Amino acid sequence: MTIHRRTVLAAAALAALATVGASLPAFAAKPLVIGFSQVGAESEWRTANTVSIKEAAKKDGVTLKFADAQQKQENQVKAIRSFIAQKVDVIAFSPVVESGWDTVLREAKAAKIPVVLTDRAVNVSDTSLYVTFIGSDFVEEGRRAGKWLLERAAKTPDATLNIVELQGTVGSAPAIDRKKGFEEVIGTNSKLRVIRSQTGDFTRAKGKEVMEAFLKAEGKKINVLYAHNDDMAIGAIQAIEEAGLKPGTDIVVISIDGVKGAFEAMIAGKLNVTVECSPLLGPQLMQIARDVVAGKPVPKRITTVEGVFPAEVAAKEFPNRKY
Ligand code: GYE
Repeated sequence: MTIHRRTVLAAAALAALATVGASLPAFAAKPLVIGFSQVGAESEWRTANTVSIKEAAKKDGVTLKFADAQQKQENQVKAIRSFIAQKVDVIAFSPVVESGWDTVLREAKAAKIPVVLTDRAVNVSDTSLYVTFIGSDFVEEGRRAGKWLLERAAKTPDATLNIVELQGTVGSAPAIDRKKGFEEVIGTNSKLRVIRSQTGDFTRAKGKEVMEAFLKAEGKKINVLYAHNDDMAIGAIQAIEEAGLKPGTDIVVISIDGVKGAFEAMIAGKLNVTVECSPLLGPQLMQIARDVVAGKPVPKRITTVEGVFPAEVAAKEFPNRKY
């Protein structure tokens, strides 16, 4: 082999290495690391939300450090502190309640780790403590539930409708806002009165238990149930049936989320309407996290687009539901 040939071969080998090298892991961008603190597993909605986030991370090659807080704020604070200690690239979380986040978010800011809120908002004096909030407009969801009832009430203009309300977790953004939006709309019709309102903590078991107490206290006076999520409505439907009444007929049932269980209840004639709230936030979260780390500007608020599904369309829509 001549010197010249060796040189050519060596150059070719080097060129080949360079091409291969570009796709070798050692040369590839380091995978993004996101620490995510989830509220818990209290509802069908939450389970779908967790699946969406885990699947999106997997699909995008993101390293996800996932912590389930079992509905406790103190667990979320601990998780966030551990993400700071681990120096993750982005911290994301769905805050169980709105208040009490200032200190830990200041710690994240001091560590220069961007925070993305998903699903639920926080109440902090300094909004620079988080980069963006991706999720639904809960006040609007409450209004949509109220509007559906206003239209229904218009068919019986002389009747007074007694409403019982099952609120979500005390102090959580969806409980506060869904109550507010609903009240704002039904307040325009003096025939619509909320006679009882209590928390059912977004779970089926609690929804059933509180509905049993409502039925004991108010019995047949109850015309409408407004539940802040489908799971509580489904629990309450059981309580209504056990009391010998027909949910969907004797008591009109309105709820929020639009999970499959709600569609099944509508098809069975036991639930009258569900206002959609999408838990499928995973892909958006991954995109935003990438943009934030790349230094791209992101909107402070990203609102999910959603609809309203009355029982009449349930059977037709059921096959299209993704959660
Ligand atoms: O409606 C409920 C869940 O924060 C939007 O939390 C979410 C709510 C959802 O437990 O089912």
